[in-house]
Amino acid sequence: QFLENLISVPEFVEGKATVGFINEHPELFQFKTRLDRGTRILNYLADVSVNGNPDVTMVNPNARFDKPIIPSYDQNAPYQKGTKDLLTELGPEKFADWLKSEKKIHYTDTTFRDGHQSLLATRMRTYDMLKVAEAFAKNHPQTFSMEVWGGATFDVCIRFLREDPWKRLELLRAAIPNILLQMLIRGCNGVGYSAYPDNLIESFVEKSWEKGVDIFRIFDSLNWMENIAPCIDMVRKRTGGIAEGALCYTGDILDPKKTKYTLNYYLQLAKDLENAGAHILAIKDMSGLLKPYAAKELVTALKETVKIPIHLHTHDTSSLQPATYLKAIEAGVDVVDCALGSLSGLTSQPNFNAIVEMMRFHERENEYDIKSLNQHSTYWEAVREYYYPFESGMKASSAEVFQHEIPGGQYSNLKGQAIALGLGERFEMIKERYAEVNELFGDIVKVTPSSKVVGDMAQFMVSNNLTKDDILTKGESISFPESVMQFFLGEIGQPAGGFPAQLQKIVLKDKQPYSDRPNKHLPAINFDKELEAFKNQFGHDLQFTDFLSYKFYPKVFEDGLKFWREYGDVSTVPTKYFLYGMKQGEESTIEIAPGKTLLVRLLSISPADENGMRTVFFKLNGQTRNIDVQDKS
Ligand code: BTN
Ligand code: 3PY
Ligand code: ZN
Repeated sequence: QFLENLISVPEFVEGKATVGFINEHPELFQFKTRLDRGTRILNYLADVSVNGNPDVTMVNPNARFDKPIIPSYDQNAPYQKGTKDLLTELGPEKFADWLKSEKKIHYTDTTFRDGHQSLLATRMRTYDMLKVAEAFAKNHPQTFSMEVWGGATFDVCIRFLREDPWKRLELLRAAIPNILLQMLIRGCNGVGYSAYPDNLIESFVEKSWEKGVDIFRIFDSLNWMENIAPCIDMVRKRTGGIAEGALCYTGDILDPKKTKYTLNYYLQLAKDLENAGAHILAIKDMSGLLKPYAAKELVTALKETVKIPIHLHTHDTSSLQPATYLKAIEAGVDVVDCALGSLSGLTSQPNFNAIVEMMRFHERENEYDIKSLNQHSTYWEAVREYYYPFESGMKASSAEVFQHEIPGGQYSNLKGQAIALGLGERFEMIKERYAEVNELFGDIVKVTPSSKVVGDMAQFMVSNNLTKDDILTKGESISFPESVMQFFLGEIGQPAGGFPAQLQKIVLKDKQPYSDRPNKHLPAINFDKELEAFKNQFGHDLQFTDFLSYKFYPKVFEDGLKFWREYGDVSTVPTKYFLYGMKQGEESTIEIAPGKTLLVRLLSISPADENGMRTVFFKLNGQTRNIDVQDKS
């Protein structure tokens, strides 16, 4: 093993090892017993069968777990040419011109990203996506794009699903070679929640493109151009992809009493995004506040203001948003975001299947194979059962969103957090406080990460029985949540109209805030040096993409790596067993490598011995295997 470790260090192999070599490479002495993949997967199955998945805190007693039916498609047919081919042919500028010249309405399918982020706390596994990715790409090649990456998926992949987000991207790219793949990126905050060195984001953007992202939807949680423009630049310089600059929509442009986020505010922002080099303009209505008649006015005015095509995103929290799409389409919007039927509605996007039906026989119709689209929805309906523990409990749409303005992607998370903090029964009050905090903060744009700041503050007020008045009168003696401090320090950027000065002083006490880009104060990453140190610390089998994951989420990555070392790649374990473990007599096939399949049957689980150990008996490809597990109950 020592020799094996030794030859995994390039310095040694290249004959560059010097006297200090051994001391500089403590990992040479880490003799992990390298278990084969089959054994590691069995270790996982044994553990989850005895102790459960720590991320699953409740099990639906009525779960049916019907086998999801894969939509029919011709496996042998080649992929028809789609937007990806067109981008390759035209390049981003001409591609945008093409889009603008199209008469028919185009669709982005958000099922693989925002759909499940908004309904199922981002827990959808690659396994379930891959089962239908090829079918979708072959049956619906006219789809403008599929949003499959970014936002919260990056973090959740590693933290809870124990998957490598980069591998997800690669696999989806391979399964969907013809349709543009889209990601959501938080400007120079990348897929994280705070500021990072610019050269990290640059490198991240470049790698994302290499691995399969074509469209970068770039936003800032405060609509702060200084955080968006550099990221647009990075996409333009380092990739052949499309920079989609997003304006986040909040408030109501039709309300004459609201004077902060007016039509003119959005028109100016749109011009700024176009001038910064955006190929496409996105209207990102993260909370579903853009009402139909406001959409008509906004889209009409934007069409007269910018030359680039317009892509509309919303959340159907109130159930009003299909009407918004209709008005926007009539006003000339180019693309709308939809999620497949069974993962649509509520805090997710409007229903793809229904919007296609709405547009049937309209002059802007984009014809779809609705039978297949419905089969895809049926597939996801069955899959959704498996993810029941991550449902928000919201049963109907709610017009309350026009008061609290909570983004769709945050709603289910916030509810979960409230329950975890023992505030589940006071969720109504949290929503009220959320609106009050927004006012206190000067009416800010609320979307990750600014929405998290407002959410944290609202929960803080509820758990400490604080009112708005208390904050303003007794704030000096209050120590505020970490994220609220960071917000007022300017670490996530500058809000339109600046910070409310009095509250800023109350929160920061004697700390001095930034007024420029926080990224500017961070030293650039020395990639050669840091990558080397990273590999020395964590293993020379790791990749550059692992390093990037680590830079965004050091602790999450470390925990993930520990898990992977112990259990290997569990992304191919069927979701039912990944989440709930196996019961006696259950059998599963698990593809651990292309063409290499394990047939696993759980025979029995012994009672715990005096040390709390249980033995799980499996049959693995015909051979009996026992795994000892500590029962943690
Ligand atoms: C192992 O010891 O086999 C696991 C190696 C880790 C491989 C890296 S860790 C992050 C990423 N996730 C994967 O599934 N592979 C890489
Ligand atoms: C995210 O940043 O994760 C979002 O979905 C924002 O809407
Ligand atoms: Zn969204």
